Amino acid sequence: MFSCKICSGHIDLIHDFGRMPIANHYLKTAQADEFFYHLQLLLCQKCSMIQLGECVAPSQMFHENYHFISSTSQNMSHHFERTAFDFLQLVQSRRDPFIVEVGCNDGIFLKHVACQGFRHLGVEPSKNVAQASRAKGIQIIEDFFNEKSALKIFNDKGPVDILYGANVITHIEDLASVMKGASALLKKDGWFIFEDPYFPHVMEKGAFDQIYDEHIYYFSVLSVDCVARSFGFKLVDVSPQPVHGGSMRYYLRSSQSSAQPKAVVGKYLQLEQKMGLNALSGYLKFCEKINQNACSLKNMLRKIKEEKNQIVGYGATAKSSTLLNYSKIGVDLLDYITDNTPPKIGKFSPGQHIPIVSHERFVEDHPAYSLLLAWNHKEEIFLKEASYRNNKGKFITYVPQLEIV
Ligand code: DWN
Ligand code: SAH
Ligand code: ZN
Repeated sequence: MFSCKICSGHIDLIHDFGRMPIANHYLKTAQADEFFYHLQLLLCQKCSMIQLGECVAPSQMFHENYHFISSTSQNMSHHFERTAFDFLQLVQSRRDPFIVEVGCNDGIFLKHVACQGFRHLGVEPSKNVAQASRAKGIQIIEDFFNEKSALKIFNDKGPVDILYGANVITHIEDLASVMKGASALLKKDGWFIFEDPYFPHVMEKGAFDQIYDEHIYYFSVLSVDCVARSFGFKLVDVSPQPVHGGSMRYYLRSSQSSAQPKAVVGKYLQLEQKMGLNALSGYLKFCEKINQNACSLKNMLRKIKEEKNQIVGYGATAKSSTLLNYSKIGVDLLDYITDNTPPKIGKFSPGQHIPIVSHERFVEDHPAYSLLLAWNHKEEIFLKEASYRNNKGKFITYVPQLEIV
């Protein structure tokens, strides 16, 4: 039995996905053994935090061979360039501001801070991507962000103006330690800013593939507001971001700061309360969608295959691990998955062991159908694949709805 990881409150099951492999664990051979855990999505009705039950140890997910590399998307590179510009404006009038990023990966954001000579630090436990950041002239500590590493940064380098984390705060089970670390590290008038997929959007889109081992928490404004209050912060602003299918950026400041929450925070809190996100009944529709979406996609793939068409996957995403393993879509339906990440190529997908191949192979093959597993990068991929689509190549998308385009 689990209790809430944040407030120890009673917890209810939203959906059980069964046994799952580690989403970013690509195998060297199709026969290799792998680790499975039990993927269950739970809700705490007391603090509204949606969370996983069993969690994989961080060292099994984030290590010297982490397979997700941020700069594989040009759209995301632009997103983080704009973000750096906005954050530097927030602190430009301060004397020698210091910006720390949690989970900086290959430096997709921090390179824009470093190249302008600002004091900065990336905290990144996965050695391969930490190394890629260093190669771009970024200051890095190879460590997990928590209260202990935050205190060390504070003692070695002093207080921080902006602490930022994109697609990482949801990845850290010990959120209390993150909040205490942030509190110890930040200046009194500092900012703790983070962004993650916004769970109400995940539900709206029926994007259940966003649920996997790395995503331990599924934030809403309600749940982040509650966490902020519990750890001496206040949520003063929120800003929707058009990435990863709909993210939310949260701006936290010390509860002692004079900053007042913007009206938009109250607007979202009201909206989410109306949606019933603090009660299990608010999730029933989403649960129905999970099985409907999984079934209708599999039926469509079966039909296309029965008509003797080749189907491949496009984008070996972490998300696709949940989709393919939950729906049991394997090599009988997808010949391979094409991806532009060098370390993924030549390996096999977790659980279903589908081969991962290069983009060159995809271009050579010109398969009749491609299942868009990287649906969050649809615009970028459709631009890149204009010639494939103009030459009878078809994409199957399943989020936000199932269609052939
Ligand atoms: O939160 C997380 C996000 C930021 O990244 C992590 N937990 C893990 C990871 O999740 P993901 O793998 O679902 O992220 P993406 O950004 O949807 O992955 C896209 C994949 O598609 C990458 O492997 C790169 C690949 N890709 C491609 O082959 N051609 C992407 C683009 C844009 C392309 O043109
Ligand atoms: N911020 C990037 C990367 C997101 S993937 C982007 O948005 O594209 C998550 C990253 O966080 C990985 O690089 C992983 O190694 C790192 N990470 C995981 N747990 C962490 C922790 N406790 N502290 C710091 N980084 C962490
Ligand atoms: Zn709780």
